[in-house]
Amino acid sequence: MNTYAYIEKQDQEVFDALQGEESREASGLELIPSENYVSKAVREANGSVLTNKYAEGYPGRRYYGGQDYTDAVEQLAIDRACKLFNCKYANVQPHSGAPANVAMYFALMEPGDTVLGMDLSHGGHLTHGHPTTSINKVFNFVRYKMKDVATGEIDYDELRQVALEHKPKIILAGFSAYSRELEYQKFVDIAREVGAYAVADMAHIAGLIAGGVAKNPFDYGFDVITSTTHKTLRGPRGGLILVREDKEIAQKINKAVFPGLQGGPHMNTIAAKAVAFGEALHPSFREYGKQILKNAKAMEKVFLDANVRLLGGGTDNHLLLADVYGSLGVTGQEAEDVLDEIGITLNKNMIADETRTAMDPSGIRFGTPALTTRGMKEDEATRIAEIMISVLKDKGNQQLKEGYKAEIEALCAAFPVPESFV
Ligand code: DSN
Repeated sequence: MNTYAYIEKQDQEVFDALQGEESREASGLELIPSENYVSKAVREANGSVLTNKYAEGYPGRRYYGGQDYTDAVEQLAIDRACKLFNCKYANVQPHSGAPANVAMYFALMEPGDTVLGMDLSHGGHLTHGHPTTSINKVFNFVRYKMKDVATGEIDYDELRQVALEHKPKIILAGFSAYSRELEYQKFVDIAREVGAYAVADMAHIAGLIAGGVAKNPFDYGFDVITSTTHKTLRGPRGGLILVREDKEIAQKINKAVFPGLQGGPHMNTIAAKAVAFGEALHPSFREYGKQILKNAKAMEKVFLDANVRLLGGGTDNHLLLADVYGSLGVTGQEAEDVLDEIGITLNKNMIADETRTAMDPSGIRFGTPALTTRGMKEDEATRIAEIMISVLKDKGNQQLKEGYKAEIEALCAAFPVPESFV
């Protein structure tokens, strides 16, 4: 628990909000698959004096003086990122995943060029060219989908046909609501055939790749990987762009991030990234990755045993997407609300071929990174999934919900959010 002594003295309103969030995170169960708990060391770096410093440029080539320590932390973050993901170049300055993707697009394309990415409704991400985004006005986005929603298999024939027809400059592999491994070799083969860059957005699974429990797109010849650092990777809220080996691409990426898109890098966050990458290089992180998957499999079993349809038929990673409306007659919004009542936080989510709306879709998305950080294992994951199903089947039963709320609170008390992982 943080004390926030200075905030308490000078700003009661912010103090109250911080205390409230501390207690929410401690006493509730976080199942949003893109969220996690960082170590105290990461938070110390994030809250450090480096927030005071302007450092436009890159280590050894800055526009302002006084860069001895900013250079040191940024170089540490770069070196550790390259070691973690087995590549030659890293840009650790993107403020988050969306700017990382925007910078990557501008580095590798000219306005009007085409990107081939996964359809949002089949698991892709807003920044992969959703019509509501600004980049959609600059670049042309075409899409691929799953061939079979029951297995999650991507339609690689369609992907190749669309690539041959539209000649994209970038073929993008990556997702924010998809639970299966991608066949990276097929992406690379098609990219080479049409002369496109193969780019992966590994934001969701970065920690699984770092932990050696998911495939690394670079092992298949991907040119560039973008990511966030705060999901399974368990670092501060931030972005990352990696380049496998091409120096010219790395130079273009650096220029596109600064001065192309951003000004002064957030050096406090970069220091926190360096700390988090150091933690991910520790052998314990591999155990963490393995347990995330085991816990997700445990939850998968409960949902499948209860005949709840899982998109993709199940999971190979940290997340599950359940069609609660089709299977239990409960909408995604209702499910989110009723689970929130008992202390379980997750998010409503559209499912492939959605018939409802984005604000009240058919699905829920949930995952195991945060509960695994708390030290929970298969027994706890199984019990949580059982509670979820039971509440969703009987959502008006107040007494049942009160009992489960107490059980979730007791579970969280038994597995406090850890302060350190190494
Ligand atoms: N909002 C993130 C997620 O939850 O997947 C992606 O940007």
